[in-house]
Amino acid sequence: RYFTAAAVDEAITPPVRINYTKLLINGQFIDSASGKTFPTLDPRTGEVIANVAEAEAEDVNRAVSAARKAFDEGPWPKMSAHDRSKILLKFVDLLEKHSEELAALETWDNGKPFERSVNDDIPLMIRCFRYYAGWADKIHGLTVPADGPHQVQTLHEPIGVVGQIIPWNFPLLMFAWKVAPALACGNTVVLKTSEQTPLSALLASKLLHEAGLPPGVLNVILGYGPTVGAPIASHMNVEKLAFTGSTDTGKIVLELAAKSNLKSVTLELGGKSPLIVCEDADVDKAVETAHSALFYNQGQCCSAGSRTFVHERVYSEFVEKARELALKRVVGDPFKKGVQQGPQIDSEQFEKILKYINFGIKSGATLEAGGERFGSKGYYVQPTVFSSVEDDMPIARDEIFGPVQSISKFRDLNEVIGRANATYFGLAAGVFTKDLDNANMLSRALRVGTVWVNCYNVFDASIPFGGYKMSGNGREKGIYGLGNYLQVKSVVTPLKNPAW
Ligand code: TXE
Repeated sequence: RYFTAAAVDEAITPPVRINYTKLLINGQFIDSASGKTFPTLDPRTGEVIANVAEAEAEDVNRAVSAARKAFDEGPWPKMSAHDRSKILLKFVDLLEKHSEELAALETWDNGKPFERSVNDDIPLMIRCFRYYAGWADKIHGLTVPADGPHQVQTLHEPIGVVGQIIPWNFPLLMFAWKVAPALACGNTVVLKTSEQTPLSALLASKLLHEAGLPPGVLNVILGYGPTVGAPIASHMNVEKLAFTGSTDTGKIVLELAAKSNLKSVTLELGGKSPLIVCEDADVDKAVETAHSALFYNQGQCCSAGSRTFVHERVYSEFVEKARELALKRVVGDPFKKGVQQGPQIDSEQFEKILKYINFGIKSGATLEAGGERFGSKGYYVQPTVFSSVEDDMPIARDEIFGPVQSISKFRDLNEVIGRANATYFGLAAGVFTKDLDNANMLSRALRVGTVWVNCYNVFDASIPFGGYKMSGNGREKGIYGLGNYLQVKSVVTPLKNPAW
């Protein structure tokens, strides 16, 4: 049913070399002030891939100073927007040239199938940079018809030094969602990668400098949350913070921002997204989409469709087909062709998922497939499906962030709307129906930032993304994503001759 466990016990040697392991500050790769390093691990085996420079508060200060200087003195914010755009577009060309190398690093450090890195993560990253490169010279203010003899205009200006903290589930794509709009708007950046996945952002940043980015405009620092992320969030010279990660850490950084200089904060946090399959849905399509909505990226998506609600009339058919799909899912070494599911990111996430599977079994949900680790090495988990899931079970309430699908039954739409909204999260939802009125009604009733109708996880750079409730605040991507990185200045000038 699965690839044999032996298939994961002998990890393939990744087809890529690691050339960058240091902090990138002011255009130079340098050691941390303390000289400390920390290991980044291969999730296929738990073995060390590389030791990378470990930053601390002093390195954050160095990076912020470089970004401050590049903003205050450097050409970047004052450069013509067209020239900024050209550098970003040149970077896009380099990303295309190096896409396999980037994808291999991503897979090695993160564990996601190479076929997905090369066909999803890198093209989406490229699309994001190209999209915002296109915006750079189209950002402008308004002329305002104010009452009185004044000419009034608004200037849209970069904010200044921006701090960005990203997670490990989509290291390069999160780099793109954060860095592309910030740079297009003329800001300078201090970015902290996740301690689990520091490698690919370093190569991408090297290419960005090769494309002509001036030193100090993008600084990349590596290290742990409390020792690097917290000093960024509380830095008096960082004027904006963008964070993606857990809801608990989101609360911490928001508090640090408030207690320091009230920097504005955008947060993209966890989710427990409902996926609703109505009685008139195309069941085969719904089963397949619900499967990928949950299992994509080893279940490590903030938007994962992790509460599948199925109408009672199609419930049994749906459960049987969902079970079959999970049993057919190909788990194995992510560098192998045809593999759909690699290992989870690390032992902590792996243990968390197994704990929740155990909760599911203990609380009386029906285990339809999976339920255990896969193989004996690394952090692989069997694709797992539970049916008869009740709303108050831990597997229906908490973000598991792993390959565990929970299926529940519903009877009518009002009931399912109430149940779908009965959560502190509000990131995304899926709706499967052929009835346009029901699709429209559900889209409006669900309190989430994205509703996918008869599809799921569509992530173009032009589509805004973000959460209601405790899934975060603000929107990234699209035209809305620009607002996170701009100040609006009103300029008022008296008119000598108002008649004209
Ligand atoms: O997240 P953290 P973790 C969820 C998912 C997962 C859980 C824990 O449920 O199981 O979070 O994952 C930095 N000050 N998501 O522990 O800690 C950290 O170094 C400043 C959903 O990996 O939030 C990393 O760079 N920064 C999510 C980033 O925060 C701190 C993606 C995210 O790590 C910090 C990842 C601190 N005190 C996990 N502590 C999504 N929304 O997609 C940590 N960090």
